[in-house]
Amino acid sequence: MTNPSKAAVAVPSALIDALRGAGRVIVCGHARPDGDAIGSVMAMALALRGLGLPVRTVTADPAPASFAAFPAMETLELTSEVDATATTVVVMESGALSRTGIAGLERGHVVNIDHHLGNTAYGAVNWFDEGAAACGEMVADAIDAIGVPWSAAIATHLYLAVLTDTGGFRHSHLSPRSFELARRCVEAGADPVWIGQRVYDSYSLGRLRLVGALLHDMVLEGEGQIAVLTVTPDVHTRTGSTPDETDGLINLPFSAEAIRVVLMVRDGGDGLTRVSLRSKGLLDVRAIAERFGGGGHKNAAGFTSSAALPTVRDAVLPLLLPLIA
Ligand SMILES: [Mn+2]
Repeated sequence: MTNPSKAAVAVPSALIDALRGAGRVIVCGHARPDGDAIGSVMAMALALRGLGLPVRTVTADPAPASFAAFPAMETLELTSEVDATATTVVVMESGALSRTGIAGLERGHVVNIDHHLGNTAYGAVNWFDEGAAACGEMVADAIDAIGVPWSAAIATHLYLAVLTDTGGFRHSHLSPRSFELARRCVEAGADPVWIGQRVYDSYSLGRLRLVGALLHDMVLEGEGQIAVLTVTPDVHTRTGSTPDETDGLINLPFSAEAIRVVLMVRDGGDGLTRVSLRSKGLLDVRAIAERFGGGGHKNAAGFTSSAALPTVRDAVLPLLLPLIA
């Protein structure tokens, strides 16, 4: 389902002023950054450097290895704490400041940019656009608003953001904006073939084996319309994969037409159970994630629990059954 009539939420003038008038800048995204977080952070940072500003890019966890060859990735710093005093802090798609996994950001002048519902508006400047298919769409508008032309490097990161957050231009929230952005990115020098190969065909053999193991162990519920994927430390050992290589695998069951909801439960081996929910079309999984203190979008949501994996799975499943009734 697309949003053909949903106009972009205009870039707030306070945000333009905050970026143009910035001295030192820190740009960051959420922990365990995905393509949208990395693309948004790096495109914004490159644009602000284009204004001559000193910009640090920081994340609490490394970017996926397949993004290593993207422009300026050597400037991305891994850290759990910063001194943001007298600094403009641009935070991408983090519902709460704690989602960054980085301490000390609150000491800066925080600019909060997000396309998820439920953001806690923790910034001095807050800008939300739930109609944006990716945070990268908002960043593109912000870069235009501060008057920085798109270099090939900026365009490459914006394209990465939109490509990955739309599941390869297939998920809901897509709108003409997404395609207009893609068109401009390619015109500005982004190479969609190179980017597509990095994103989708650069995985390890361990991840390929992980795909096989997860699908082999997949359980179907709700008359075969709900797929349940279970990830334990053991499956990583067996397949020679790493926990971050589960990113994106939740969408695999949707390649079967019958599957309308996917529940992925992960035991991180750290005492926490991470739950991800995906749905097709009008089925709303966000409300279910919220009941457990999480959030997200209608078709993509999640939460973290300190309860054991089987307990969490058994609590969530009965709530999913009415969705497909
Ligand atoms: Mn996003």
